[in-house]
Amino acid sequence: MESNKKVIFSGIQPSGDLTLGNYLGAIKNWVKLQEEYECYFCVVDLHAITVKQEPKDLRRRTLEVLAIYLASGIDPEKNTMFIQSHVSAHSEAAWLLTCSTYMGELSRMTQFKEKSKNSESIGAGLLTYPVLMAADILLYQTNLVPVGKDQTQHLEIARDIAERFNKTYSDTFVIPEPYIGKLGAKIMDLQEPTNKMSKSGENVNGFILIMDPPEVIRKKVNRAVTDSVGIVKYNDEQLGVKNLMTILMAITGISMGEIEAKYDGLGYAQFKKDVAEAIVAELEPIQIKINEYMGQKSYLEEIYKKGSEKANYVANKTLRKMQKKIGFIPR
Ligand code: AQP
Repeated sequence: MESNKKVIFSGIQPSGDLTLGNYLGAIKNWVKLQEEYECYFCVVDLHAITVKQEPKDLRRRTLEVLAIYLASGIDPEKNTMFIQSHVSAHSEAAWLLTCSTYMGELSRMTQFKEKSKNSESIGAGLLTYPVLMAADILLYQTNLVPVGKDQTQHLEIARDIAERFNKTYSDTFVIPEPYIGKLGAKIMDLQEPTNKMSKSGENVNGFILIMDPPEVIRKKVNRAVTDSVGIVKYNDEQLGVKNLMTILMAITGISMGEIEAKYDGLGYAQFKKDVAEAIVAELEPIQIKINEYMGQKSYLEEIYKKGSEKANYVANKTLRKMQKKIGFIPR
């Protein structure tokens, strides 16, 4: 069961329908990692409830995220795919680590400050979210965590917590490093390209969902904010165009220089049309497979049960080690 490959842990929250940002920023890259690393790909449902979720939507989305992983090419034979709440060690370890975490470091997290800004009643889960994330990562003795820029602070705190625990109780955890992928594209909102494309975005025209039908994708790309410059050029003055170029590059692998050359003198209409068609061509076959998997609930069940068996084995081993070092009586 043990392998010499480096361990990677990553996950997505079923807190909304997944976007092209989740796909191009995370899942598409995971597919390339599975040959070289021992990967744990998790559906992080415990994280999703830091904001209110409708139970029946959460159930559907949790399975759908798993179906999306499979449909995108993540091989259940090569990777451990599981649902976070099926491995109770995550919740238990999170408490143990909470007791090695300072209030100050949690309240300084940018994401907490952002998400709690306009709310009267802020759930404590929003504050302690990074500790649960630290548990996710540390339980698998993870070497590398593929993170977007928005998540680097959370990985930093996971490293700090791990180092503190190791120092207090002796070596227990591998200290995880960020995995900075070559293509870790950050996809921005189509209507407000200064903001990240997000599944909880307020304007539906700002994001493309993995499950959006082709005609909706075409409409959203066509309406994407650009500018009056009229030239397809990669720069920070033309954020809308830059974002569409990033999408095109992440899907097709064509370089920015080649995109600029191709659309030289053509204006935005043809460019937008091609971007939309590239997205449709990428997502359509995946959508067909997602629908197939969603019609095979017993197959999905087989996958997540098998995944949680392996994940439970590894995570519990680390949890027992933590408990013993802290001074709990072994069961
Ligand atoms: N726009 C994006 N561009 C690139 N990568 C993205 N990711 C998300 N949005 C983009 C990557 O997807 C992974 C999992 O994300 P998550 O669902 O756990 O949480 P998130 O990053 O907070 O995603 P959202 O869509 O913005 O969710 P909500 O709206 O619920 O907060 C991560 O690897 C992330 O980098």
